[in-house]
Amino acid sequence: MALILHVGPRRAQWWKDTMQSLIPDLEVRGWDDPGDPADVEFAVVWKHPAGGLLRFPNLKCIVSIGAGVDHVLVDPDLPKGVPIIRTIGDDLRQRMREYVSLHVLRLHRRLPEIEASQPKREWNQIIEPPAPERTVGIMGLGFMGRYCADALVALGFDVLGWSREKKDIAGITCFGGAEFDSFLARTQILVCLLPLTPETDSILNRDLFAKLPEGACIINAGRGEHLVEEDLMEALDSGHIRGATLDVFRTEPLPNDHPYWDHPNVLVTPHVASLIDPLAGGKVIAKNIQLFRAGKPVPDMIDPGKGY
Ligand code: NDP
Ligand code: OXD
Repeated sequence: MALILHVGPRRAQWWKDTMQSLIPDLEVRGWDDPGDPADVEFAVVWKHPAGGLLRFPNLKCIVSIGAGVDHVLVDPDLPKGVPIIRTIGDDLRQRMREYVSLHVLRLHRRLPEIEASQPKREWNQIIEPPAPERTVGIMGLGFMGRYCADALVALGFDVLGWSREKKDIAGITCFGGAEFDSFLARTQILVCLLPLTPETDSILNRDLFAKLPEGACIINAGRGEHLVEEDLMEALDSGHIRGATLDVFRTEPLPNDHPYWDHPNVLVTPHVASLIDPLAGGKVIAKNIQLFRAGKPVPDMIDPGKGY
């Protein structure tokens, strides 16, 4: 029995060795060296080539190396009926909580302007309202969003959350799918932690920006496809959007000539908000595969109908 692995070249060997040590009774094989395809029962993948999983006639389960499964579902030639498990865990949500807290605070306390003043030796004292007078709106109150929302509440922010099904969470003002406009109207710092689905594709667009208060900021740690890039540039250049922190992009790595790199009000981070660590992530994957093989319920299995 074998497990096929598709992961970017930089950490492929690390992943292979780690997975092999965590699941010694499955042979872990690299994507380009699959051996007899009939042996392969598990595929552990990040952005695999479309149609590539059809090579394995006995595939029992696909595991996404990551919380998002859009990179799996985008394949029009996925083997039919094979369940998909995502990878989440304490390590991943802790990293996301650090990232979101850091960048909300950075924008809240106007650190970009203070940093820009330093080379000019300007004593730029900016008085901002304290966190309880700043609203942070989180799009997506799932595994990541909920944890980040709680951290922002603990920092004192006035936290709002929007999800498909309206939630009831102490300390957070929650909005359901149809209440999107009311959520946006009150949000000064918007954090996108949505999954990418047909409903959320290009959701961060001109119409949405116009519904935010003047001077609002955007943090996108969901997916690059959530954001309409030209619309953000327009909203930044008009000043309606004060700043943007972007971790995910339509093309990754972000092309060298992309205008974001030089934009004074954009911070580019290289998809590191919650970068999966092969050891911590591998342990979660191994545990899920173990549950699956034992015929037990796997809580991290996704609902293909919902797409997340
Ligand atoms: P979950 O599946 O746990 O949660 C998704 C949330 O989004 C849910 O609250 C869901 O609502 C809400 N949602 C989905 N569709 C809609 C919609 N159409 N309208 C309103 N709300 C919607 O996902 P996670 O929290 O684990 O992860 C979210 C995303 O974060 C991932 O899919 C991935 O794209 C991104 N991510 C990015 C990382 C990075 O390093 N940049 C790392 C990890 C994840 P409901 O609760 O009602 O179902
Ligand atoms: C994920 C990611 O989905 O890293 O986990 O983007």
